[in-house]
Amino acid sequence: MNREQMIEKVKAEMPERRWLHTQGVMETAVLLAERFGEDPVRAELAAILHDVAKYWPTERMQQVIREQSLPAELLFYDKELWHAPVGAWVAEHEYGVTDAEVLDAIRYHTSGRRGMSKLEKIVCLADYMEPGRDFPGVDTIRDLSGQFLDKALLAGFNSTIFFLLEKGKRIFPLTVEARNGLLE
Ligand code: DGI
Ligand code: FE
Ligand code: FE
Repeated sequence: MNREQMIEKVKAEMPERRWLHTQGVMETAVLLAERFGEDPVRAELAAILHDVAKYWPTERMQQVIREQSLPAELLFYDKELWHAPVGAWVAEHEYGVTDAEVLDAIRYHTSGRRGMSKLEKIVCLADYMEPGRDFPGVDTIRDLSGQFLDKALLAGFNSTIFFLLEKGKRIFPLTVEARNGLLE
């Protein structure tokens, strides 16, 4: 599947506003890749597909998690986390993506994890700071991203963890590990 075909198929999976967000992540991921010495083509590919499963019904995501042996632990945490590993599965099996690092960038774009690759960090950070994002602290993340990939991403995880604490929600262990890893 070429880039244009992929874009058409992804657009059909989501409402207009999510496609606008995806375009913001694509542009931002390309900029960050150029800034921090990563391949912009792979960064854009991961960005195109990162939220491909975002609008799947809960049951369909659960089914893929169970049947494809994705980490069952996910099912005990917020279902907002599920579209990332499910999206990586979709990217591989419905879009023919074979680049394992691109698939990991999709898989870990929500939770993060310890020892993220540069590509994973870029996609995760682009998702936090694309131009359409507006949450407390996003400007600090954008400022830091001018020079510091890890510091900007750390600020992103901090904001998510604050948000989850305020809502009284569980925190997925990979997010805690991702944050600890960035502090080491
Ligand atoms: O898919 P997007 O909305 O573009 O952004 P995302 O993939 O980063 O999803 C963020 C949502 O996931 C946000 O509402 C917080 C929620 N979430 C729930 N539990 C966790 C979590 N995010 C992280 N990083 N860790 C969690 O444990
Ligand atoms: Fe997402
Ligand atoms: Fe996103």
